[in-house]
Amino acid sequence: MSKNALITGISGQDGSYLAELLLDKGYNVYGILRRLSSPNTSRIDHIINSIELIQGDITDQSSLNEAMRVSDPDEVYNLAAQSFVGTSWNQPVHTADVTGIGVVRVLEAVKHLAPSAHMYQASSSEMFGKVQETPQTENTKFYPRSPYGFSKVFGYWACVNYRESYDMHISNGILFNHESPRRGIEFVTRKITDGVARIKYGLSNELRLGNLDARRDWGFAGDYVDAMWRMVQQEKPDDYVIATGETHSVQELVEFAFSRAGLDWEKYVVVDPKFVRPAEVQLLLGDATKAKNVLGWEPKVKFKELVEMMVDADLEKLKKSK
Ligand code: NDP
Ligand code: GDR
Repeated sequence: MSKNALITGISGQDGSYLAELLLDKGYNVYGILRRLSSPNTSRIDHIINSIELIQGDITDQSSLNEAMRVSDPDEVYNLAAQSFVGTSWNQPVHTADVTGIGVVRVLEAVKHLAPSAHMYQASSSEMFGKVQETPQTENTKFYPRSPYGFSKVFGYWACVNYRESYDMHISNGILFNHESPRRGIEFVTRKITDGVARIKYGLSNELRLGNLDARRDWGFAGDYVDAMWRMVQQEKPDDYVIATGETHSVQELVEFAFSRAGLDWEKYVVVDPKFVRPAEVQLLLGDATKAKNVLGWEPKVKFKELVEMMVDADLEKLKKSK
């Protein structure tokens, strides 16, 4: 018999890739979609007839409870979040409510209405924040540097606590940055690849960025949703770092993306203090050895291939729209 999976955040980057993966595996896929004044289904329009969308919001307990009743899930993937670190300083209370307390609301709904379901929590390398050690592992101390980061730490510990208090099957994936052509436009990778395409087609003549020295461990979202699924299939719940084990600076990303389109980045990139954050996470580099050994997971797409994929997709998109 097919399993039922419920995804919060199904309209986001990861939600869309995860829904595709679960459909391929024969799951009945349910997703929680919030009401907005403009359509927010562009990433899932191509599979919309194969999934069941339930209107709800992670700040609304009754809608989460109803989603559990309707979907009767074997697996719950909690991906919903205010996920943009920059915005978390402008909307700290909202971020804490959605990204932090939202996790507790999902845990409560699972505990009461789907207690035997296996649950995945989208935890983040932003929890490591200020560098304590590199590479970062499951045992590295957290030191969050933003309202987003401290909200994710809260969510992480809420999951550990419910796992230990109620013997629930809950796993935290501590995922490092992962990107794709479906990445939101404000995140630095997509901002750069979209900017490159605009400059290439004469729609823009500059790209304004913040800290070019920050370093990240960037992987491909399609690979990372497979790791989520693998965690949920384990006999025992646990927490895993998911990363490529490579780190690159924003500047390296800029250089590589511009050169992919045959452009000289120095003619176009302007550093704008507006995009520099009040507190920065300067260096992220993950060690996913545990995921490799226990889950049999390894990233397939590495940095250069990822940037090429994203630049090419943005060039193609603009070419079509022209
Ligand atoms: P996105 O920002 O692309 O997607 C976030 C999703 O959450 C969207 O579907 C959004 O809906 C939904 N959402 C936001 N607020 C609410 C709300 N109040 N109620 C219900 N749904 C809501 O993020 P990603 O797909 O990149 O990330 C998925 C998860 O993984 C997030 O929790 C993120 O914090 C975490 N994460 C991401 C990493 C990455 O590098 N991508 C790394 C580590 C963790 P809408 O479309 O309506 O806005
Ligand atoms: P991050 O991703 O904060 O790591 O969070 P983002 O792409 O926003 O920033 C990465 C780094 O680039 C620097 N940077 C800029 N960032 C943006 N957005 N815009 C700019 O103009 C710019 N210039 C330099 C940033 O300062 C930062 O150091 C992402 C999100 O997906 C989180 O939800 C997730 O948990 C973490 O990755 C892991």
